Amino acid sequence: MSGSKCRVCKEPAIIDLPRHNANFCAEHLLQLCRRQVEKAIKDHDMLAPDDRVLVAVSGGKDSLAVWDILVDLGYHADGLYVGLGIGEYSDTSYEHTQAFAAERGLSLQVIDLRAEYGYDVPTAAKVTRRVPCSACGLSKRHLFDRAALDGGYDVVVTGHNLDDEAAVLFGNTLRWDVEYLSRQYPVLPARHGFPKKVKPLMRLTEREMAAWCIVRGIDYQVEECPMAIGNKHLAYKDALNAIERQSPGSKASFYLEFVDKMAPILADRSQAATGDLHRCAICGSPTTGDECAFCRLRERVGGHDPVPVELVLHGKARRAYLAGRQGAEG
Ligand code: Q46
Ligand code: ZN
Ligand code: ZN
Repeated sequence: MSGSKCRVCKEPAIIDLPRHNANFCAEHLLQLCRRQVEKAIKDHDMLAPDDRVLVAVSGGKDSLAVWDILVDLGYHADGLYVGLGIGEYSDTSYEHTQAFAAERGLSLQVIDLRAEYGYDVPTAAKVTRRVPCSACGLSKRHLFDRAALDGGYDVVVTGHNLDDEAAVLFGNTLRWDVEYLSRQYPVLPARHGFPKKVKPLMRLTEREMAAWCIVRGIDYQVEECPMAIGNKHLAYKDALNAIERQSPGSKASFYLEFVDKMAPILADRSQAATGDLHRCAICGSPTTGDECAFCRLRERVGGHDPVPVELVLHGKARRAYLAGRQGAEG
C-alpha cells in the first residue's frame, strides 16, 4: 500500500478495495464497513433500534466483527457460542470468543454439545455416516432458534458475508436449485415458531471483515474448520475470486443484484414451500414430523464415545489436518 492515499481524507491508505476502485485509511475503512451494515439493515428491515439481538458467534472474523459492529452502532447484542467438539479447532475458537466478550464486557451464552446433549460433531458424522457439516448445521440452527425464543430475543444475527452468500448462490445456480434459491435471502422473517434471522454483513467481503478485525484489535480464529477443507463451498469461493480479479465488482453484483431482482420473483415459491408444522413431541420445536430433526439426531448419536476428528476426514482434508497437527506439536 506504499504511497497510496485514502479516497476520503488523502492520508496514507491501509487497504485497497478494487471493487470500490479506491483505497482507504483505517478510520475510513471502519466508516465504510459501518455504512454498509447500516444500509443492509435499512434496505432489508433487519433490525429495529431497540431489538434484543442474539449473535451466533464462532470465534472467526465474521461473527466477531458483526457483533462488534452492531454494538458499535448502538444495538443491544448478546452472543451465543455452540461448542461443537471439533478437536483443537473448537478449543481455540472458544478461547477467542470468550476473550472477545470478556474484554468488552459483553454477555456470552455458551452451549456445549457433548456436555449438554451427549454428542459432538465428529461423533455424529461417524454414527450417521453423513458429512460433518450436516449434523453441525442442523444442531446449530436448532440451538440458535431455541436460545433466541427461550431468551426472548427478537432476532438472530449470523456473520455470513458477501463471499459466503455469493458462493452459496453460485452453487445453487450451478444446480438450478430453485427451492434453495427461493430461500436465499438475507432476512428470514419470524414464522411458525422460528425466530427472525438476518445477515447484516451481506454487503461486506471476507477481506473487509479481516481488515475490520485487525484495525479494531480483534484477535480471531484464523484457521478454518478442519471439516471445511476441500468442500465445494471453498471451491466456489475460489472460482468467484478468480472472476473478481479479472473484473472487480462482479461478486458483489452477482449476489446483490440477485437479492434485488431475482429474490422477489422467487419469494412466492418460498412461502408455498413451508409444509404443515406442529410441535416436536420431545422439545416442542416446530417440525413436520412427530419429532424434530435435532431430537432424532440426538437420540441416534447421543451417548456414543467421542470419535477423533481425523476419523471423519478423508483425502485432502485428512492430510491437511494431520500435517497441521504435526506442525503444531513440532
Ligand atoms: S458447518 Fe461444517 Fe462449519 Fe460445522 S463442521 Fe465445520 S465447516 S463448523 S460453518
Ligand atoms: Zn481516510
Ligand atoms: Zn425436538
